[in-house]
Amino acid sequence: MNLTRDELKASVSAQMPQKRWKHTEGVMQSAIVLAKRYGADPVKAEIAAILHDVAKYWSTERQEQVLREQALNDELLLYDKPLWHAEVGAYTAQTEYGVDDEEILNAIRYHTSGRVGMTVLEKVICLADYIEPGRDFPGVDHIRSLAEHSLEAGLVAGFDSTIHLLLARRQVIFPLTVLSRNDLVKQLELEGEL
Ligand code: DGI
Ligand code: FE
Ligand code: FE
Repeated sequence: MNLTRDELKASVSAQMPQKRWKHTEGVMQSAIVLAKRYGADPVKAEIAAILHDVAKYWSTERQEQVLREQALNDELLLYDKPLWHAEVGAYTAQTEYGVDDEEILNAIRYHTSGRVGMTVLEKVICLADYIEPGRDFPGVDHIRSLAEHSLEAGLVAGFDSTIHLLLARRQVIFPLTVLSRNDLVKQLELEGEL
């Protein structure tokens, strides 16, 4: 990474509407708090947060081109487009912004679906994305209160709300979303939190 933090923010914010940049600033804020609370690196959390939605407003064609040309997880092309920006964002963080830290890249890559065996940093970014101060959806305050004492409990509630929404809209559920949710439920059972 050869940009200063301010240069990175300016470059990323230029690629999205102002509202989405506000969301990103909220994710930065929440991610730093969660990182400190749960023992992830707050500097890595901040960088992952800044970049997590970098490709969200790229055209579908541009996102598709990256997924095809780079032979990146092209299984994603079989699933809904709103899932694509996470993988494309990780690729962009690495190639355009010189991020070489796998932990940061995976936090971006898995911020939408999660995955089985999420690292603490991955959990922090995924949960921050649900609870940042600008988020306003039914149940968000419950997820915020769970996030006070358990990353996993907050995330299960977050994934449950996403899955509920997808079911209500009769949309396809990306299998990894379900696998991530189940893995987190198992972690909670092991912790005796259910
Ligand atoms: O990019 P954000 O809006 O900040 O949040 P996100 O990256 O968590 O989610 C982006 C979108 O992806 C959101 O509209 C819900 C959708 N999504 C998440 N998981 C799944 C999904 N869509 C489908 N079809 N299947 C999923 O499993
Ligand atoms: Fe996203
Ligand atoms: Fe986001």
